Amino acid sequence: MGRKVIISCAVTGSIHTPTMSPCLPVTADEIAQSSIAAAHAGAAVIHLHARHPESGFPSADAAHFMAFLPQIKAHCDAVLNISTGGSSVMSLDQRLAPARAAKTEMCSLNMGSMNFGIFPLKEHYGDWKHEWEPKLLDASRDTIFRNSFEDIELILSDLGDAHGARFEFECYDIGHIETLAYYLSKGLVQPPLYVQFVLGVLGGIGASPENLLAMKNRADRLFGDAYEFSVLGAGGMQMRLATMGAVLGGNVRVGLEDSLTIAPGALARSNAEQVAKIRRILDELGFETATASEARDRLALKGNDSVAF
Ligand code: KMH
Ligand code: ZN
Repeated sequence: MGRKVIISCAVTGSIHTPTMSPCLPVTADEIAQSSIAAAHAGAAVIHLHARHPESGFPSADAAHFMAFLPQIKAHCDAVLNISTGGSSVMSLDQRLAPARAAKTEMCSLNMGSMNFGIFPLKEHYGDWKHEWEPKLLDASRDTIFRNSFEDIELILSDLGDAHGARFEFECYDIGHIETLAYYLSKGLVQPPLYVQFVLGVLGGIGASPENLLAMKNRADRLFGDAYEFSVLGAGGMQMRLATMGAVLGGNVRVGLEDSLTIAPGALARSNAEQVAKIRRILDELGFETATASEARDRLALKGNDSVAF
């Protein structure tokens, strides 16, 4: 059944807020422990955001990342992939600070500006732990997640050329795949490209099997064997689209950043529980799971002895 499947786990993100799940990692120690457990459960790549330890508000403070990066690196071999997306309410400079400081092997790169609607989540909760939570959700009605061509080119040069970071290219729609093809044609990105098909964010393509197939068909036509894809289904479609992605020859992304549940209506107790579930599904379907070193080889990563933590 072809290539081993690379499992990525996005452990906390900036979409979900502490009230939505008591299992969402917030402090540096919670993020570290959850990442290590997810790696031990089979995740080859850990995608990382940080939060203010007391309030849980999304943070791009490099110090908040440095509070957990060394601990994770000391206890597992996973590829540590730092977000440059941060949160839609951050400036680009703020968003890039952690990856610049950490000189990480891998970081995300969002392939286009878009509306990023998390306000629909608000209607499901009431008794908020922190007053910032409903405000941040409401703010997404009128906030543009900015990723201009200039922003993309700055990230490519500042983190790619300067530090040897390679990218998880976040594509939320077909147009984002076309933008990546433009940069490939200009020689500003180098194969093998790692393309994350992101489905189910309000403002991006919907989380459906036919949309996943459309994204894959377009990417196949544009990139041929110069790319590998992974599938991120936000919310309730996470496991189903990840499973379809593996069957289509791709890799998978799970984690509480993207979905808080382990099954319809049931909160996941941990990131590791989601990793274990997708791994079980992959095993049952006859897929092997890639190790971190296999992922490094396939994605041409620089290795974690040249990171700054
Ligand atoms: N929040 C996910 C839908 C990033 O951090 O740069 C995509 C993501 C983007 O993880
Ligand atoms: Zn992220």
